[in-house]
Amino acid sequence: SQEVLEEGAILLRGFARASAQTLVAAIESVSGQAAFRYMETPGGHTMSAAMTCCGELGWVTDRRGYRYTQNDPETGAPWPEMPRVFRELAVMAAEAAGFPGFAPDACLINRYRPGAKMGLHQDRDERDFSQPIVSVSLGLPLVFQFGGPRRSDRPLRVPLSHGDVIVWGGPVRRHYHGVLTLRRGAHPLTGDCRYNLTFRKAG
Ligand code: MD3
Ligand code: FE
Repeated sequence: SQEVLEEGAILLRGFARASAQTLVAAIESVSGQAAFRYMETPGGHTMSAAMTCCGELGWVTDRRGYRYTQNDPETGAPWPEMPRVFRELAVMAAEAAGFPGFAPDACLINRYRPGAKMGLHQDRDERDFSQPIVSVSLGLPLVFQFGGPRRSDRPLRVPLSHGDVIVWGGPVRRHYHGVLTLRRGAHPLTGDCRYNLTFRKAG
């Protein structure tokens, strides 16, 4: 099913369900090469979601700031290749939402355990804002907050569950967003966690 949250924000409920098992196996393969880690923000806070990346570029944060890198700063090695099942899913979702020809070069993998959250923020470290972002939720459900162009805009609360995909394109690409604290639970595929895959054209 396809639900428009706002012009340019298209929720594809369950779009990733059929490939979820393969996606989780691919997450395990990526994190075997580039381990999940808790990154530090420029302000000195530690993020409560663990992260890793795959693709040509990976998003990192440390005391020096937010940026994209070609190499994993923990190992110095290039980020793992983007698994084919990742890329195919992201391209199909973008196309289904009206963005043909999506060419992601970066995938950030967020792992939330109970208690983890992500405060309202904008994604603005990418070069090309004409390309959409595709986000994929796997495992435990949580509540996503979809705000407006200003931090003070009251966010819409959208429950996201296993297999849900959202495509963000056009002006909403710059909107504030975040997720509320993950509640404890047990998912047959992911156990006590939620994964979020975020596909971007960063370079
Ligand atoms: C709306 N991740 O990694 S994905 C992030 O669930 C991030 O892990 C959240 O925000 C998560 O930056 C939310 C949904 C998402 C991603 C990018 C967006 C929503 C967005 C960019 C613009 C507007
Ligand atoms: Fe974000």
